[in-house]
Amino acid sequence: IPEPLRNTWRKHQTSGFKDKDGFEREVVRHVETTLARSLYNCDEAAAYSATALAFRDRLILEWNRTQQRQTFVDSKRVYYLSLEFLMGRALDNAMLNVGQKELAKVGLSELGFRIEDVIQQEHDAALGNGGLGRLAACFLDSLASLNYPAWGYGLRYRYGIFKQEIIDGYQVEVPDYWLDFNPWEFPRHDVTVDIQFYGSVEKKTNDAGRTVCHWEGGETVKAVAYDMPIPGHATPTTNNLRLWSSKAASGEFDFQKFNSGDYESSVADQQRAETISAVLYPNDNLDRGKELRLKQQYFWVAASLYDIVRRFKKTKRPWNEFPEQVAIQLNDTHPTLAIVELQRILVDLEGLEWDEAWNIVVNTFGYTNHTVLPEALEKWSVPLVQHLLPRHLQIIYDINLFFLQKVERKFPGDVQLLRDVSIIEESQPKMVRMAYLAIVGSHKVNGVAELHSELIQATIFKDFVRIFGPDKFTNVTNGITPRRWLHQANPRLSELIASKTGGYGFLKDLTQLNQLELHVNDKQFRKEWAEIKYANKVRLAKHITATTGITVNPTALFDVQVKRIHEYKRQQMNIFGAIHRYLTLKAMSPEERQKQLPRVSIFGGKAAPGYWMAKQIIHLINSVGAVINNDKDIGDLLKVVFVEDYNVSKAEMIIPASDISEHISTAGTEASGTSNMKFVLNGGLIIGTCDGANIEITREIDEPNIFLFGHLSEEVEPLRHAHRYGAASPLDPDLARVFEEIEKGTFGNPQDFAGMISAVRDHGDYYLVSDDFSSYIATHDAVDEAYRDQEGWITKCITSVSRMGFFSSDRCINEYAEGIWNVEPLKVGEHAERA
Ligand code: IMP
Ligand code: B1N
Repeated sequence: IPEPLRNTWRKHQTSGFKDKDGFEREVVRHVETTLARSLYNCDEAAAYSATALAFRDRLILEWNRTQQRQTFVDSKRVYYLSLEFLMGRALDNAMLNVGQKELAKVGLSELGFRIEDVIQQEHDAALGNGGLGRLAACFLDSLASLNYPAWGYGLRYRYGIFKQEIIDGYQVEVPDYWLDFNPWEFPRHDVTVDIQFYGSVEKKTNDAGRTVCHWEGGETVKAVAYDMPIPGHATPTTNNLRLWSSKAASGEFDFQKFNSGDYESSVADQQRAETISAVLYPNDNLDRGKELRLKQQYFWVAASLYDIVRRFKKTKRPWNEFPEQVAIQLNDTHPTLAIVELQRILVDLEGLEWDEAWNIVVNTFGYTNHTVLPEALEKWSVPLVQHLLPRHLQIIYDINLFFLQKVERKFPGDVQLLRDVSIIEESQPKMVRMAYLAIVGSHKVNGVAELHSELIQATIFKDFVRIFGPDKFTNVTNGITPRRWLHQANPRLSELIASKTGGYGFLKDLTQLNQLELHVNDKQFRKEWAEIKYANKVRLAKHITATTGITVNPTALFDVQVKRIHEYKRQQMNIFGAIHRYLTLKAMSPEERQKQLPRVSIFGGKAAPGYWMAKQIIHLINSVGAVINNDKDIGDLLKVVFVEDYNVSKAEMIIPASDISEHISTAGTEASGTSNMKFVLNGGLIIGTCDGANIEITREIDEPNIFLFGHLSEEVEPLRHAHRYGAASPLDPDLARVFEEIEKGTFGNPQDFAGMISAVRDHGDYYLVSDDFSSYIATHDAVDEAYRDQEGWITKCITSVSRMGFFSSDRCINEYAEGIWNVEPLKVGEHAERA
């Protein structure tokens, strides 16, 4: 718009509602116009829609200003590429981050609604499986709250993670269609990218006499951008999450085919294109090597890079400044093709020399590894890559060639080393090792907790540490956003903390929690602390009764394990432990039993639909619950509950209600864990192994405040070796007793659980359930002992919370910004005027 006309624009610029009246007016306007309803048929769902739209309008204005500011200042931007963003609900978060929840609460009540009910109407945005996807969501919150110019890039799945139903004790998967009404997304039908697949590569000579490769033919699919505003907390910065949706490139359908009577095949083309972004793969920590998954990865990566490169080119800077303007972080190996795609763009399309291009690529990318589990390390078969992305395979071979030449120069004659580090695994068929490609194509590689970062450098990536030197490898311990995981999930605790730490400053500087320790002996404070925990437990107890029919006593010790069901996370050990507790109680005299501490064992989590053992674990938990919960001898002393469909919103309710939570993975297998941090931050204690972030939590809060047990990670390999060669200790006798009871049929048909038992007893006990069982049981006894001393327990809880400042994702993002991205926050306000 020419300068003389801009005043008209400025005159009419809006900034959304400012007060309660303005908010109410917006809600009524949306009900009456956008939703075409009225006060006569406005239900809670409509009230939610209108409230969400009112806040969305506000956010999008700030979103626009933020983007203008960031464009004007033209500083370096961060791009976070993740196949998963487990966002959960947006409304509560938006209201709190812009600081207008109170106003909305009063406004809604004047319009006839309770804000809690309105918030509950929202469907979770569940575009992720577990920790990896939720970490990405916490990072977006911190990036915006700290005013970093940053975009997330992902896929707009039509179906997120499935909804879990428990029917007769079994998991049943129901599709999660979440897009019916989604006020938080803005379709950008003008922002599209054509993405190519298949075809072939032609060599041509250009005018300068240089040979260039042309990727030709094949099929084209259109990527359409959908934007979600990401509001920072107590700042106008509103960043963007851009999700790509796939569409047939030719529009609705191919009219040529349609007119020639080939109607079915033109519809099939359209459906094939839309399939790419149709569904999230429901596996956590597992790679299945499916062609459609590779298509998803390339589709998303190519669209994102096109967008990033387009934005850079608008600045008219020379290519060598690309890494000074752009930092791209790879959330695990899922977006590794971005490395190859950027090299292709620079060499094939922009005409740069290989070395110059490669230098730019390496300086642009950082790679985060999230797992050492071999079954989760991505590999793609060479024939598949050749077929789908012929030019990319050539580039991968060239990257590998130059890399291996470098290795050969540094370690002449070490043929075994060349084989070991080659990006191409010489198997049948050959495979592309994506983690190796990610390491070679990035300037920094990080793990997500100290132990994990040490392990990757000592095991799966040790040769690369020798080749590149130790400086390329680093640690950034994960963190969580205290906005969602304390202030939103546990508003009363947040308020109590604010009253003792001089306001809500701790939400942006979590280390301020340390002031709580001064009040640990304050009687009134401790009383309120205990009351809040109790109220949270009552709320969860009500949910349990309403959804399962099981009544639980809120004064009992709530023992919680909620996370994806996986053998390495050892929910099987937890349920075996519950059976052991049951058998112990049964063997007691009634008098003795009366002296025991009541406990509720709460489980929740999804099993990947194809993970047979995980489904067996869910079935056993429910079968054990069905017996114990109805045993008159036991009463309130032990309940076993499985909470259906664990997701972000359920987590927000469950985590604040826990007394003790279980983080009991076999040492060395859980890269970090992040729910462990959430539980402690909400005044719960943890029982855990020396694994992942548990170790750093222990260092921060101190050993007396955590219940650690089990073998250490360095003991795991020798123990597994002993199992393999028949040299292991005999099966733990208490565990043998548990197996006997299952096999007697106490919990239903023993055949249903034979796999779980034989994995431990007959097939090498890979996850060391038997080896850790006695210390697990003994440590649970110590938990009971500690809980009996309520005063001591509360002291532990308050002390722990006060020492959790380190685990904010703000700290984590600042470490990435300084150590990996080399970006600085934008000073908000300073440039706003000029933009
Ligand atoms: P993109 O970087 O082109 O995708 O633009 C993203 C957003 O940044 C736009 O919607 C605008 O809000 C803002 N923007 C883009 N270019 C400019 C500009 O030249 N001046 C100010 N704002 C801009
Ligand atoms: O990433 C989290 C960690 O806190 C957890 O310990 C870790 O298990 C988790 C393939 C994964 N690692 N790998 C995955 C997810 C989906 C998939 O298709 C692998 N998830 C983790 C955050 O660092």
